[in-house]
Amino acid sequence: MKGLVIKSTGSWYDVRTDDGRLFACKIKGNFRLRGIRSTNPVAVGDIVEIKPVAEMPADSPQPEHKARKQKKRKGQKESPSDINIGPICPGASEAKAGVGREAFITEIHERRNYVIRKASNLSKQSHIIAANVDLACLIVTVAHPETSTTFIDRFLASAEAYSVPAAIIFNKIDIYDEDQLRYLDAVIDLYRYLDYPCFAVSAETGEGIDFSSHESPQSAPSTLIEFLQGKTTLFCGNSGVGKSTLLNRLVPGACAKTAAISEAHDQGLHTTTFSEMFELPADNPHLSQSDEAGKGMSYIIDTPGIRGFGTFDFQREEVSHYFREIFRFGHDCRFSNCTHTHEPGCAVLKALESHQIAESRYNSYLSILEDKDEDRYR
Ligand SMILES: Nc1nc2c(ncn2[C@@H]2O[C@H](COP(=O)(O)OP(=O)(O)OP(=O)(O)O)[C@@H](O)[C@H]2O)c(=O)[nH]1
Ligand SMILES: [Mg+2]
Ligand SMILES: [Zn+2]
Repeated sequence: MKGLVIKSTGSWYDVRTDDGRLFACKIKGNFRLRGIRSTNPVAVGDIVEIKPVAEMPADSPQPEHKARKQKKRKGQKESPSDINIGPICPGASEAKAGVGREAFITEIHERRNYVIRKASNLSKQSHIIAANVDLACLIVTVAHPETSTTFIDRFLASAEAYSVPAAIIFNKIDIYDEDQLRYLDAVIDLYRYLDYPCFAVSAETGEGIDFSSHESPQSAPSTLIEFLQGKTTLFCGNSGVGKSTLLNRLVPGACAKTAAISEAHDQGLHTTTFSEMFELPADNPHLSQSDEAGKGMSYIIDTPGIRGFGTFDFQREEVSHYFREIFRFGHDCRFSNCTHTHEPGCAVLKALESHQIAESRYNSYLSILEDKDEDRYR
């Protein structure tokens, strides 16, 4: 039976089948050994084949939920809610309340694409953040907490490398002071110049999400909600930037947990611990008929906040291909294998000097090239 992975805890997966049923799934033992160099062989967004437990041969091990096992050991009686994987909040989608059937994942269908990064501590391993997405959105805050430009550029370079369209959502515009707003404008100008769609929003007030007080450039959508129509969008970013708050604004009833950032460290507290996909309501009052029509379903994948973004499997000579402007200027370098670091006749260095390439972008390029310790580039 075919299904879509809508939630991953790392060991358990919620899979929704085409007929709308929800299964709590485990990976079938030997399936893990297929040479996947990833800490998570299955990710949210994956299309998988599942075999409900009842259909498995009698001698195969049953996937038992941890809480269920513990309760059994203690000799307590199980209640149906024990076999639910995640918290079910009042008002959450009905489908969610249906988890209770168990199954094994037996196969992953070929992925259209995926977003991947280096697993934080295991440098040889990767972590697939999500699969089969139309858009990888980085949620950024210029303060409280501050997202570094290196983090932004590493994320964008990864999206380029794996051919996933990317966009940036600058959140918390309601709390910035004048200097921070000026800086925000400059950063947005930089990334718009590089052709990355940018949105300045407040998940708190809804500005930029369901209403806009600014004219948008050209014919681009003026609000985030319009932009996300018909797409499966991944939300990624540092902890505390407001990914889950934004999700809750877009999907009323998602009930994603949020928490204030630490005042002492000006950083998030890693509130979201599992990746999960949510459906955007089709009948949003902020959308005109034409926005909704013909675009299909829209989904958001909320993910746990990450500290740094370690790029995965980049060849040194390819890094410049993933920085749009460096790639463009690089065509005019004297040597075709120019690393744009010291070579005579380097068009990239010349463009850097004349401020046609932003210093922050060039530094991010260097940071990947030198493959420095990712933890230093938060
Ligand atoms: N003022 C203001 N606060 C916001 C906004 N968006 C989020 N917050 C606050 O920022 C804090 C962190 O928000 P979360 O949604 O939990 O952040 P997150 O990115 O999901 O964090 P992790 O799950 O830890 O990765 C909460 O206190 C939110 O209320 C915003 O637009 N404006
Ligand atoms: Mg969160
Ligand atoms: Zn060069």
